[in-house]
Amino acid sequence: MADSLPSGPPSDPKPATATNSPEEATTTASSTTTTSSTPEAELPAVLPVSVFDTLVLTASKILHKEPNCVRIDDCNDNSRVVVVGDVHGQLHDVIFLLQDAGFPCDDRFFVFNGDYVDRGAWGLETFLLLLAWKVFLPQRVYLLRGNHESKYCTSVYGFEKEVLAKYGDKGKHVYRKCLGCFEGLPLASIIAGHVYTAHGGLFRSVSITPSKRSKGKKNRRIILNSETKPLCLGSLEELSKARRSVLDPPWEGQNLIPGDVLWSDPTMKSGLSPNTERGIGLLWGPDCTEDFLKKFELKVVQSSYLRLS
Ligand SMILES: [Mn+2]
Repeated sequence: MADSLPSGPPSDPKPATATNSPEEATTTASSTTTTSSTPEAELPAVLPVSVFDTLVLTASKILHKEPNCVRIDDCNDNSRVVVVGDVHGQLHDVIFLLQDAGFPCDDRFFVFNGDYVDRGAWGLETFLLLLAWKVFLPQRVYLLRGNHESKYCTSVYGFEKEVLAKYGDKGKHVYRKCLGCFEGLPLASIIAGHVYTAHGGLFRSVSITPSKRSKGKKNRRIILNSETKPLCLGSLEELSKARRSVLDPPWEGQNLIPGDVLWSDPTMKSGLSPNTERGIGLLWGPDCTEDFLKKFELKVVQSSYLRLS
């Protein structure tokens, strides 16, 4: 079932679930660090706050400079681009995946399509591992934002509790820094000029059109397309201008594109319609995909959501 905003139906009541406990993993990790001379009992359970601060600050600076829609054009016929869906705190799966696909390198790119945290017990470690790769190879590793990289989702689906449990009295600081970093994550990517990738998907036009009564300077009114006209597809230019630095993408007002890109679902029904089940974002039909692809000379729209209804 889909996540939804508080105004929507309670569709994901499960709190964070762990596939393995921190105790189990600590044992596994320490038993494999045979080259370390540090006694097991002295190994830190979490990254020291000063190291965390430096990593998050360094990564945030890189991420904040990236555009809303990152263009990954540096790849050629010999390149492989690995797109990874929602990893949701499954650190061990991510480590396996990196080993299995091969680590990022000159001809191997990674695009992580959001939802690093919540549900799994290792959201923090997963996110920090990916940030470290981002810092190490910023032109090969791309981290996009998912709907769970938000204050609302992390407070409901487990990440906030996870951080507070792991960092104790430093937990609030660590959680706040993570939220700040989430705000910097780009919303979408276009791979090799052809593949549009976003956690949710397509988005509406929010172009501002003056009303007929607004020609004079007095009584100038701005009317939003979304409120007065049928929904229509947004352009890549509009996407590039959206304000993504929000803790939670708004579901009302003028800055609707981030919420659409992160929460919208594909559907078999034609056209664009409000995503009433989630309370945010849109449903878009196959005709919208066709329009979008044609207009921007793309070949594929890749979303983390797939609904067969
Ligand atoms: Mn999601």
